[in-house]
This record gives sequence, structure tokens and C-alpha cells, in this order.
Amino acid sequence: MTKSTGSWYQVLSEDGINYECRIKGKFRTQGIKSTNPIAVGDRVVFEMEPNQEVGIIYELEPRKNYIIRRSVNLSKQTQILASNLDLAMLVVTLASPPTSLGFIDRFLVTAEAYRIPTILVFNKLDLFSEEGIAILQEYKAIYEQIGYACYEVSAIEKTNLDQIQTLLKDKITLVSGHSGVGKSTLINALIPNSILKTGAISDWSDKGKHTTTFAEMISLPQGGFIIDSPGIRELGVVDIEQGELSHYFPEMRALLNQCRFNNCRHINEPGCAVMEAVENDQIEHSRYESYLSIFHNQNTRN
Ligand SMILES: Nc1nc2c(ncn2[C@@H]2O[C@H](COP(=O)(O)OP(=O)(O)OP(=O)(O)O)[C@@H](O)[C@H]2O)c(=O)[nH]1
Ligand SMILES: [Mg+2]
Ligand SMILES: [Zn+2]
Repeated sequence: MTKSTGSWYQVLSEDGINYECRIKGKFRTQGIKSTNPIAVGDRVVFEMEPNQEVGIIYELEPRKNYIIRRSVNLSKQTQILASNLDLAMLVVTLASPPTSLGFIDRFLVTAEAYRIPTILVFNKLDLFSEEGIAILQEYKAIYEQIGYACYEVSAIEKTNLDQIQTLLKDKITLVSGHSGVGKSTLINALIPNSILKTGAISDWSDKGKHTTTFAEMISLPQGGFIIDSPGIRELGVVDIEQGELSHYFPEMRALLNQCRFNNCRHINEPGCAVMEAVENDQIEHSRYESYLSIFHNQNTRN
């Protein structure tokens, strides 16, 4: 399924043609309570309605993985952003709009939980001051050290795009991040004939205006697909038990069997290898703060 407006679903069939489809009646959703029964990236089975140009989706194939989010305001509601992903690309800007470390960490934890490899793409390089570049290097160091590849690009000036271009071949890649970070601009820059709508940042709030309203999967000339998606304002982590949270921080995962207690929560236990690593600056403080924040379920904004 390549695009949906809620009631309509666009499905790309194996013969390369897009069909407009609907879903009918009761639809089995594999036990996930989400606001969208079918997400972009889902593989579905459909049949054409007799004498009409409309298809009916009647089966959803099992998902290899998916990225799910919980809105903090509507805390009971979850939404599947996209499914069957080979790669997630989190687009980050330090200003216009700012992206917080906490937001990055929440995204990474969600992606780790579903084993989706993630890269960080720092966009709007053309806007950076010298001071900004120094902060960018700090951010990059935090994430490169724990195994996440980071790229610095300018979608507007098409700087360093060849580095990400080669990663995309034959993969399904989700592009995510706050509104206004330049997801659609980046995809337009990566694909010659793509004309996704883009929108300026609001002058007074320094935030994006939610220009992209529905996720959309676009085929790549080199093979594979890229998914543009609406900006995420806040990201609540879904379906992760407190006890397993540290498994989704790669730098903590590496230390877990060194804690004195095997049910250590890394909060205040004696002989905790994670807390010791934080004190020795082997684990970044901001990462540990994100751990605590998610652990206590304090969904900070941004
Ligand atoms: N200076 C500069 N501006 C950029 C760059 N990339 C995108 N922009 C601008 O940032 C604004 C937002 O870009 P979009 O591509 O619409 O952002 P988006 O992430 O798709 O936003 P939503 O669809 O709202 O989630 C537009 O005015 C773009 O021209 C960049 O590399 N440098
Ligand atoms: Mg957009
Ligand atoms: Zn511990």
C-alpha cells in the first residue's frame, strides 16, 4: 500500500499499476489497536469490484516490522507510521526547527525495538554558523560512537546527497522527523522527477506547518522505495516493557551482564554497570536521561 487518505488506499500491484482500493466491513488487524488498520508499506491482497475501477482489500499480509507511535495527548491512540521497512532515516535539524536529543532517542528506541536499522541525517547544513557546526559535531559524536551512521546534508543545495543515495538502492526507507526539517525537500532532491509539496517554516514559532499530511511511498529510479511522511510533533514510545528498555540502547545492551543483579533497572541498584559507565562518561548523560525519561514515561515534548 503506497498512500492512504484514511478511506482510500492506493495499492501498487505487481504489474506496476496503482489501484484505488477500499477496505470492506470488518478487517482483521493482527491484534494491533491503531487508528489506521493498514499502513503505508503493508502488503495486501485485493480484488477488483465487478465492473468498477475500485479494488477491495481483503487481506493484510504479516508485517516484517513497523514503526508505531503514540500521541502524547491522545495517549490511548496509536498509529502505525509505516511497515516492512529496511531502513529508517531520521531527518534532524538543530534549528528551524530544533530537534531535541530526547526526540532522537525516542525514535531510535522505537526503531531498535523493531530491529529497523536507522541513520541520522542532519539537514540544512547551509544554515549552520560556526557555533552550530560545533554543536553538530557533538551530536554526531554521541550517535556515531554507539553505532548510528550520521550524515550532514543540505537538501536545498544538494550537498552530500550521493552518500545517502547509495544506501537506498533496493530498500524500503522511511523518512521521518519533525515538521519542517526538510523531509519532502530531501526526497525531491534525491529523486529527479519527484514534486512533493514543501512548505516554509512558521516565522513566529520556528516550526514546520505540517505540509505533508499523508505518508506516501515513492519508487526510486535505482530500485527500492522511499516513504515521505507527515512531521511528528511528539513521539511516545509504545509497547516496551520497563525491564527490556535498556536492550534498545546499544551502549547499555553491551553492559547488561555486568550489572550485579540480573533484573537491574539501572536506576539506583548497587553494582550497576550502566550507572557506573554514565559516571565515567562512557555513556552519554543525555542518553541516560532519555532512558530515565522513557522509563518513567515522562513524555517530554519536542
Ligand atoms: N536552508 C535550507 N532550507 C531547507 C533545506 N531543506 C528544506 N528546507 C526548507 O525547509 C522548509 C520545510 O521543508 P519541507 O521539505 O516542507 O519539510 P518537511 O520535513 O517535509 O515538513 P512536513 O511535511 O511539514 O513534515 C521549506 O521551506 C524548505 O525549503 C535545506 O537544506 N536548507
Ligand atoms: Mg513534508
Ligand atoms: Zn544496571
